[in-house]
Amino acid sequence: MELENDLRKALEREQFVVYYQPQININTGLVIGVEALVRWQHPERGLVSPAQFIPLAEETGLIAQISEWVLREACRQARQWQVEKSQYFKVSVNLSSSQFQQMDMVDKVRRILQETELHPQYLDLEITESIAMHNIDFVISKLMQLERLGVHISIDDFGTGFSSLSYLKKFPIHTLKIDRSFIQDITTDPDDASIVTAIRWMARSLNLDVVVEGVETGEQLEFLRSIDCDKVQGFYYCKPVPAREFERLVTRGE
Ligand code: G
Ligand code: G
Ligand code: MN
Ligand code: NA
Repeated sequence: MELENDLRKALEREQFVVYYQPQININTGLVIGVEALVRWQHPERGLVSPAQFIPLAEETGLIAQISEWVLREACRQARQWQVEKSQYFKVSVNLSSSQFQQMDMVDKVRRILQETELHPQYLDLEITESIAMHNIDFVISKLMQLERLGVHISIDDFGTGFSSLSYLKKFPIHTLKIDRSFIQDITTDPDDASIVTAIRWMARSLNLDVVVEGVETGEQLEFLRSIDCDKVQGFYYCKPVPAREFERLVTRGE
């Protein structure tokens, strides 16, 4: 209850902050994208994870405003990096289920892109399989509108959704983000290694890009290299960090 009341005030009190985690091309070492991950800077509790407050925000209906703020802030920041630092990469924003169900979701995205002057090709929207599988015709029509807008679509936590794979050819999506649960034991569990290898080859033949999440060790990276997975995100390179810290990392990497 208390947390719920605090959450209501968090937006006006400017307590949300977006952290950024780079996606790296392991062949070039270059940053090819960045995922925006919201945190709540609670005055007493410190940094609260979205895993804790997103469900609460969904229940209380606050999710729409919070998500809109995150989307605007991520687009604004990505555009600022372009203008001030000549750094061009996609920014990935997670869409919550209720955000995706909003009738005016596509208009909101269009408006925020115009406001922030970010070209649509630099925005990647991440949806989970469970969002994708709910009300499929509605989802397809929304995704097609986003595609016409020029926005990039990724399936997040790929492989965990227990869903039909037929959507992969029906939906206008670009990237599969392989869930980190498959990576954790990839060097010791032959099943995980097989699953990731199979996803990689399936994606290739469907013309989909793959980003591997949750890469933490050099051994995992070597395995991924051996199966030709070259786009990764994970603690091995960098945990999610505030914008200023991200800027230092990118500059150092050049
Ligand atoms: O960053 P962290 O590992 O704490 O994120 C936990 C979960 O919260 C992840 O599943 C992530 O996708 C989700 N998450 C992070 N930021 C956002 C956001 O802005 N919107 C939504 N809907 N989910 C987010
Ligand atoms: O559900 P989603 O994929 O959006 O969640 C992204 C979250 O995963 C990030 O918020 C981040 O905190 C977490 N994450 C990113 N890289 C790693 C990693 O290498 N290991 C672990 N355990 N978590 C990670
Ligand atoms: Mn994500
Ligand atoms: Na994920």
